[in-house]
Amino acid sequence: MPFFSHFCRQLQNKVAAAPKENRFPALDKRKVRVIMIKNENTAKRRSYAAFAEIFHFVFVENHLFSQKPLYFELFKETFPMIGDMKTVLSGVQPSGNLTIGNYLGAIRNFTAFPDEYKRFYCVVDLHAITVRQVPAELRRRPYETLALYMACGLDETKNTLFVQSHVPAHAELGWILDCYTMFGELSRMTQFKDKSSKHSENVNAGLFTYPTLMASDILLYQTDVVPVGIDQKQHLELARNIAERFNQVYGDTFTVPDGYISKDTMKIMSLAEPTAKMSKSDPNPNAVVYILDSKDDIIRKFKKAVTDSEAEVRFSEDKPGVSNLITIYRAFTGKSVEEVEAEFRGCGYGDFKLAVGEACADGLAPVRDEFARLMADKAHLEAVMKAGADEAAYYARKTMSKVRRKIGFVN
Ligand code: ATP
Ligand code: LTN
Repeated sequence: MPFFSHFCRQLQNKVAAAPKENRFPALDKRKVRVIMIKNENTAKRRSYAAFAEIFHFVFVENHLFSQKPLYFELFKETFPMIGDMKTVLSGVQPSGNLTIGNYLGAIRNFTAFPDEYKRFYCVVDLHAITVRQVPAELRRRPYETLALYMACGLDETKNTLFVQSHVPAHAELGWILDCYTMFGELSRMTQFKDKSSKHSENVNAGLFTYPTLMASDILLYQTDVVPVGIDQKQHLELARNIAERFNQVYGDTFTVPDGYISKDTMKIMSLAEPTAKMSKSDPNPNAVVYILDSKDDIIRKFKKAVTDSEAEVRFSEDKPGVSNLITIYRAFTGKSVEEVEAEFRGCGYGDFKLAVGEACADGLAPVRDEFARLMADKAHLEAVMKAGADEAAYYARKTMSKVRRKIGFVN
């Protein structure tokens, strides 16, 4: 079988040449990678099967499963026509308790990507310190955020879940990208303008270069798709521009990422001020529904939500409070705007608000229960963090060595 033995030799050489720490990355035993093999002829399929046996892959129907990322990577390099798995990455700051805006605009969408995607979800603690944080809280929140990711349905054996500061390459690439980003570009970022007016006592350089660190998170993993809320669109466009600029100077280095923004829930509004985004760092707790709020609190907050004086449940730009409640109700019930309007025709806002509160509380109840279960096992969360960071670091190293070589750093 010359086709196979040729690849086999190539692979064995690569395994032998790989740095020792890459050979057997510390991985959760249950962690399994999948490669899908489509429409291949019988000879090639036989080769893959033989390959699978030697390299401890499991070959079932159209799929190759491996527990060793290195072998998985080698396979993709050796059979490039197969290794076209797309990569997804996103992150949430551990800057407060997570809100239904974070849930509906971002985290729930993270779970929408099937196994054919390579998925990285990080807790971006380096970003969080652009605003002053209390150390004890910053120490606790990554566990909570990770547990929430898992409670919302991200299976740690299929997604790479990690903490940004555990992979130093984020900061390293962040610095490099700073040198390929213009002062004028960063000055135009609306989040910078917003946050510097909210924290006028602490307009630090990190707040200004926040978007290049975010570009680094994304580009480090050669990300194809970034699920985020609409407020991150401008940052994402900047990441694309930085990638394109770098690629133009040095040749193809970074994948240029696309956003994934769900139309209906891209911007959940504050309950107190429905023309402003619901934000976890909002000091008014009645403006924000947290994922972990109790049912009573959720219902109470929706009862107090600002609406208008019309008493008509109708989705319209000039009714931001009611429209926001319709959006939230739809997100938890799966109903269309027309269905919601019909359901509450002739009702007062009181009934409507109660129904929204109940739908939201009931929708979040399983997440709350699962969160409590996960938080009770801190050792498991630590193991997930560690395995996630090891795996992320493996991919980050690959991009970093490419970047360093292209720029001309001495290795
Ligand atoms: P902060 O208040 O600390 O700035 P935040 O609540 O805006 O935080 P981030 O950690 O910055 O949350 O955002 C995490 C993800 O959640 C991002 O993808 C962001 O677009 C999304 N997101 C945040 N708030 C909302 C919202 N109100 N509606 C939809 N998506 C949101
Ligand atoms: N800036 C984002 C959080 C974030 C992020 C990322 C999102 C940091 N790095 C990479 C997607 C991809 C925010 O929501 N404020």
